Amino acid sequence: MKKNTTGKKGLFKNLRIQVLFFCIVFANTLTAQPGPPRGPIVLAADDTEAFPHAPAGFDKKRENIMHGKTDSVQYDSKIVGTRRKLLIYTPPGYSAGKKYPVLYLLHGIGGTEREWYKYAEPDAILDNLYAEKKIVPMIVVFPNGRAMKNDADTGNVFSREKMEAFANFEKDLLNDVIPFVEANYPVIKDRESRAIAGFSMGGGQSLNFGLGHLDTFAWIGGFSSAPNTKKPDELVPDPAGAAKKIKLLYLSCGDKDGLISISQGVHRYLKENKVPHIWQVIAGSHNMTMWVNDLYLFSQRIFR
Ligand code: FER
Repeated sequence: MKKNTTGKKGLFKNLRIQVLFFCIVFANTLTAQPGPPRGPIVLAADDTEAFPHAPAGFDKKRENIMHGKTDSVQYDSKIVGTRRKLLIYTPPGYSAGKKYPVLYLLHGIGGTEREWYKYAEPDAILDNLYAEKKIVPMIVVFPNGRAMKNDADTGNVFSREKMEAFANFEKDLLNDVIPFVEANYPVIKDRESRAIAGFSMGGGQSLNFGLGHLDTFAWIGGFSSAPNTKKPDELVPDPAGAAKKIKLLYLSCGDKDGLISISQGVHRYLKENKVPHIWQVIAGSHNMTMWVNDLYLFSQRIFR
């Protein structure tokens, strides 16, 4: 017999499902922030380019030069309780007999440790700079900044759990990633030999963790930083003390990026409080075209 779905009971059941669905959607709007904040982009007179754009071909593989190598490795994360992945770039001419500084380079909300390589060739940018003697030989570590058991870039990447995992990565980075890198690679273990940078969520992480741990990092870059960025006076509560410790603080954003007010807020606070930094606003929105240029500009200025 055909089940009666239009009867009172069926209708009530449908209503219950609808209410449940509404609650999930509503809870999600409270806990997650889907999409960049809308709000007008208001540019100020000093929201300009600090450096010219990288020359054509800066991010394309060249055949006639030496190349670095990128490996996928795993480390034990005590914080997460799993073995987690990292990509590690070692520079051209890499030798275990030398000692290198390390750049920790972070990804955005929709990616993993592979995101830089998915949309660009960061190794080509670094190899080309190295061939032109414009960069200090360095190891570059690409961690997965979503510190949770399932750290894949699938499902609702804006969920509260995943947002918290991006914040939780602070502990994983300091307690697990850095000690792993320093135990297994020939690296210099001081603050002036550690840099942290990233784009969007990774930009927010770099500012939060870098400025929050100036005894660990001296070179910090936030590219198109996302709303996970702490408020300026929380990021830099002691401007004079921070100014003494920071070797480079690089902030950038596209002039058509809906997230620019976050970076503008940090820049203005730093300017008012006399914390030296680079403020780089370039034509463009929120995408890898911006971040490869940032990597080109930032990597040349660190460890010097
Ligand atoms: C948001 C908009 C964008 C947000 C995060 C992002 C935390 C991150 C974007 C990215 O990493 O590309 O409202 O909230």
